[in-house]
Amino acid sequence: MKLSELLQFQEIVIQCHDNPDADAIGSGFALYRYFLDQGKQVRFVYGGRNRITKSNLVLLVSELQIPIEYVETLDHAPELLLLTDCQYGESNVTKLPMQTLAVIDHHQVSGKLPELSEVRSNLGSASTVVWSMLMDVQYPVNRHEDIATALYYGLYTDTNAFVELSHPMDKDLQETVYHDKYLLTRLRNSNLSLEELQIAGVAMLKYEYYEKHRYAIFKADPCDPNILGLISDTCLSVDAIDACLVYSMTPQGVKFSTRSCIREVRANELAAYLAEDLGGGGGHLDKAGGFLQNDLLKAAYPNYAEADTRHREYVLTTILRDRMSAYFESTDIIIAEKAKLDLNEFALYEKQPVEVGFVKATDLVEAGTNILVRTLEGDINLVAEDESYLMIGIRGEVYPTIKSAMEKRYRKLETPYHPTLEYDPIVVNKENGARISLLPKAQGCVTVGNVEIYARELTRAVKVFTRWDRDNYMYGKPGDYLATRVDDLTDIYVIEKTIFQETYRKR
Ligand SMILES: [Mn+2]
Repeated sequence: MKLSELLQFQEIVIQCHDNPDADAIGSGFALYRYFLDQGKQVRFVYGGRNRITKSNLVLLVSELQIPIEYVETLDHAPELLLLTDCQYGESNVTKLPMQTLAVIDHHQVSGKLPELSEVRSNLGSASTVVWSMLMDVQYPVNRHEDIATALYYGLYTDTNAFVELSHPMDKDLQETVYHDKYLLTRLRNSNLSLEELQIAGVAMLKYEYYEKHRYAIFKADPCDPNILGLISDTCLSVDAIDACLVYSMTPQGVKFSTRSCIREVRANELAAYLAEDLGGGGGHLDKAGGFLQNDLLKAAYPNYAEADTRHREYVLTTILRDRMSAYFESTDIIIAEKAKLDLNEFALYEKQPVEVGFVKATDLVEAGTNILVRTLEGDINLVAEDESYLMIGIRGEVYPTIKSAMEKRYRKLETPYHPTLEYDPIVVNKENGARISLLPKAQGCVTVGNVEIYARELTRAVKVFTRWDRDNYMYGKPGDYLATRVDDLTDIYVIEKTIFQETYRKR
């Protein structure tokens, strides 16, 4: 959905979830101002039992003069009701009358979405969704410091101070939005109440510790999600704890943080594992977090749905305990140099010719420039040399190579290369900050020669430490493929399921 599609409506009510947080307020405020600038009649409202009282939110609303109103209902159905940071029918969204409904959100889809909707579940905040939609309609966010600050703070609070953020678009917002630094400092320093400090203390008094895998689980009473980060950072510094999970229940679901300080466990992967089918999780290798949605928990675990509020906490503890133990117990670790594969379990496959794209680095920046390449998979830092080429794969992944290697393995096509991607990779010139999109300059090429591999479908998760990188592993889920080259059996790696199915054929 494009924001311009909503300009057909004259009367627009923007609504965020009950008990609004900074992300709900920030994303709603930016939408409010956009529609106001387009000459619409706009209101920004929230409902529920409680009014905004948290000190940082009160400060945010008063300093940026955010016209958010508390309502019990509306006296008539507006032409458009636009929800942000939530979806219609959720338990924390007061039902308001409307003629047409639209939804903007970053949570997992929890019910049927209206035709007018933009839900990007991989993004760290609704503020990021709104920001990217404003960019799409060329709205000059950076000319309005109040809007920019509100969006920046929305992402900041929803990703535990940017620590639990992973999507490239979130990083783009973080780096490019001009925000009020002084206000940010004040907001940061009025975030926690004395009660919440106490919650952190109480949470640390009790823990579940698993000696075999050296991880611990802590539960905190309902509190600001930032408290979870504080608890988990502190607990990870304990000598006997290599990884930890800290969680707390909120009216909407369960917020959690994960931490790890060992190479065998990635905090972001653990977070994604815990949240699979229940919400979302991600972040960095060492620090990450996530959210489990009540509606999805109830759908997946009938005993959770049936339990009363007190018992529900107990059921939740069991669910998380089981998922943690499954993560640690059900994964095989393969160290490529030492592994002895039983080739009877493998079949022979041949790589199909695939079209990928390439860009000559010096078509983007001058030779010798330090650049950062941003893709959905992460950032890569490199120097653009005369002979450097950037290859762009079918998922938008970018890998650097040099001219001679490129020409040996690929045949250039005369066509441009422009796949539809969730995130279009960019190059940031680190010397002047310029951000350059790769795809407009990309040309297609196709692989030549045949590559043969042995591969087998995984029935258990694996972590493969390849010969090329001793510190980082490749993670394979059941359904993905474990592969090794026919001409080099120590070159063991993982190929993601859909990529495998698209690029390999059985011999
Ligand atoms: Mn949010």
